[in-house]
Amino acid sequence: MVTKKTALLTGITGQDGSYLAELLLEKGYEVHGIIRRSSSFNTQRIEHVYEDPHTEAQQLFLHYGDLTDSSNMSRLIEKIEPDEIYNLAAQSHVKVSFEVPEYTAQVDALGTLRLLDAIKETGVTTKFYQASTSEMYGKVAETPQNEQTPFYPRSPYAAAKLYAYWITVNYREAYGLHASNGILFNHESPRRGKTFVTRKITRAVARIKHGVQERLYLGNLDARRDWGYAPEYVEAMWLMLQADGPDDYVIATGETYSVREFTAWAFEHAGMPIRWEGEGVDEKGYHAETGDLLVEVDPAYFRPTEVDLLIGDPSKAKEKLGWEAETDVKKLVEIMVDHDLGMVSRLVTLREAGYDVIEQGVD
Ligand code: NDP
Ligand code: GDR
Repeated sequence: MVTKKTALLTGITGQDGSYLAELLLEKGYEVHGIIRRSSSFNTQRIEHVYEDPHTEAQQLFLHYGDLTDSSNMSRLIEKIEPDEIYNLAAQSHVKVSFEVPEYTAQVDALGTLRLLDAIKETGVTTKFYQASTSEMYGKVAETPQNEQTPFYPRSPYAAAKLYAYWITVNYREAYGLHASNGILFNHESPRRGKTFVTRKITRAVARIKHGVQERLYLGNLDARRDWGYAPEYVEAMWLMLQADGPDDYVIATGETYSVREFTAWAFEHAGMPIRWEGEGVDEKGYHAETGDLLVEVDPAYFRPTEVDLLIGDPSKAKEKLGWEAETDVKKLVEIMVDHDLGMVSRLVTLREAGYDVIEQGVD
């Protein structure tokens, strides 16, 4: 008889955690997720897979916890004895990390150490996935970036993630753990947090289209990113833990585009083509036909140090894991804009019918 595998996910309420939970449940795993106590619900992204604890065939279990609490981590690992641990939890916003640098290090850097040390100390045999990031490359040394490209972090977030990357490598080498780093480039979806640039754009496009927002304020339009589709990226995480040995892998599409291009495609897809005028911080985007001002740069969104250009070389993942990105950026824009148009349309309809709804409710 094949015994069911058990996985423990930190960050299960986030974009990636929700897609990974779905994937693992589909594969027949028993899934355990760590959630933070919050004064309001923070489980919207996993509501559709949530199961009542009184259900007999329950496959998804949620536990309160926090990466800043070592004893909590140890207790959960000891109790659950997971076959696989996916460490997705993080203060994941680069700009916010400049405001809360110490907290970001506590969670993203030391949180990873706490988990690895809990594995070592409890002696539980498990495989470990660390959510590493292309932000570690930071200031461009070479393109495209692969597993050998030197790191040069440009934010407290990236510096904290760099520690997490190396402590994962160290515990692998020192204690023989099956611990792998996925160096994931930006990946987006309709579940992306609303303050990350892609979702901020697609949501604003939908709101402008439906007349509930006038203008989209952005920061650096010239930053270039390698944007992929999140559901495909969680598949790569799983594949890394199915490999015979642990290793580090770049996961990316291999293509890069600017924030300006993403913005233009999103407006265009919603039937509001824009033309750009002006230079630098005065840059503005106008509706090509009506002349309405739709996009404006607000320096408040600039970062003290920026990552100008990211483009990944995912050939190792293709060769060793058989993984390849399928959704290109234009398709991604369509998926996200279509989702947000639907979301805002339902919101407007409900509000017009007199319901006092907040956006989350129809997301
Ligand atoms: P999200 O910001 O959507 O989710 C972050 C998750 O971490 C949430 O579940 C959040 O809980 C949880 N969390 C935050 N702080 C703590 C804490 N102190 N203790 C326990 N849980 C905590 O991130 P994504 O899903 O986009 O990303 C997943 C991981 O991958 C992150 O580590 C991120 O840094 C990394 N990454 C992401 C990339 C991307 O493009 N999306 C690219 C490369 C790496 P709550 O819901 O309560 O806030
Ligand atoms: P990033 O994603 O910093 O790459 O980190 P984000 O979408 O926040 O920024 C991408 C680029 O867009 C520029 N930008 C803006 N960004 C935001 N958030 N808001 C704006 O208004 C805006 N205008 C321009 C930024 O300056 C930047 O250059 C994400 C996170 O998911 C990390 O956790 C992850 O590790 C990396 O991706 C890979």
